[in-house]
Amino acid sequence: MEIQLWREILAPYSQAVDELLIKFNHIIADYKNASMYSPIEAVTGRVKTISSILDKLQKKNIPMDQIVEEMDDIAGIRIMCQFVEDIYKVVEIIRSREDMEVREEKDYISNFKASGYRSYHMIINYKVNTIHGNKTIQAEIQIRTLAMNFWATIEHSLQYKYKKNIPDHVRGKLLNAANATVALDHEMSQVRDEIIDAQNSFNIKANIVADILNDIQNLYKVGNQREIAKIQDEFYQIYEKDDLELLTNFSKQLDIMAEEYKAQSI
Ligand code: 0O2
Repeated sequence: MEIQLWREILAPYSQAVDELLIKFNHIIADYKNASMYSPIEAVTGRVKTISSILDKLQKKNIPMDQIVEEMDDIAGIRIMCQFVEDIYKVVEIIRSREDMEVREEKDYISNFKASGYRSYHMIINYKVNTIHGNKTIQAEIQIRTLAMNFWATIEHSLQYKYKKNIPDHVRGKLLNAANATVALDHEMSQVRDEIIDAQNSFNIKANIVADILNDIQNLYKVGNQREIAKIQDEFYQIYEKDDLELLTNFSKQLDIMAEEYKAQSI
C-alpha cells in the first residue's frame, strides 16, 4: 500500500480524534463552569501508528482491505477519572450521546485481565464529515482511573521493552502493583465525597473570582476610575479573608452595580 493511501485511510480517524477530544474537553468545561464536580479528569487521544496497525493486522490475520471493518482502535481516546465510580458515570454519558453509537463494551474493571490490566473499553461508531463526504469510523474509548492509567502506561512500556514476553519476576511485581492500585482506588473511593466537596468549593471560588474580575473589568470601561480602583482594593481585602460568603455577597453587589451602569447607558 502506498504512503498516500495510508494518509487517505488515516485522515478521518485523525479528524475523529480531534473532534472527540474537543467534545470530551467541553464536557469537563461544562461541569467546571457550572461549579460542579467533573467525572472526567483529563482526556487524551491518538491515531494508531502505521507500524502498530501493521503489527496488529499480522497478529490477528486481518487482510489489508479489511482494515476499516476489522480494526476498532485506529482512533483511540483515553479518559482519565479520579474515582472508579466516575468511570460508570462517563459510560452513561457516552451511552446517552446521539453522536456516539456504542457498538461494544468491555468491562475490564469487574473482570480484569490476567496481566492485572483494568480499564473500561467502549467501541463506538462515529460519523465524520469530510470534503469527500460522510464517513463512519470506529473508535475505541478507554476509561480508567488515574491509578489504573499509571499502571497500564508502565506495563505497556515494559511489554514494548520485552517484546510482550515480560520475565516472570517482573510480571510478579506488576501483579503486586496492580493489586496496590485496586487498594488505592478503593481507599480513595471511601473519601470520595469529601474530596468532591473540597474540589467543588475550589471551583465555586474560582468562578466567583472570575465573575468579580470580569465585572471590575467592565465597570472600568464605563465607571469612575477612582471608584473602580477602590472596588478593586476592597476585593483584595475580602479575598484575603478567605470567606466564600463574603466573596459571594461582594460579587452580587458588583452585579447590581454593573446592571445600574447598564441601565444608565440605555
Ligand atoms: P496499543 O498500543 O495500546 O494500541 P488484543 O488483540 O487482545 O491486544 P483486543 O482484543 O483488540 O486486543 O482488545 P483489548 O483486549 O480490549 O485491548 C485493546 C487495548 O487495550 C490494547 O491495545 C491496549 O491499549 C489495552 N490493553 C489491553 N490489555 C492490556 C494489558 O494487559 N496491558 C496494557 N498496558 N494495556 C492493555 P493494543 O493494540 O494491544 O495496544
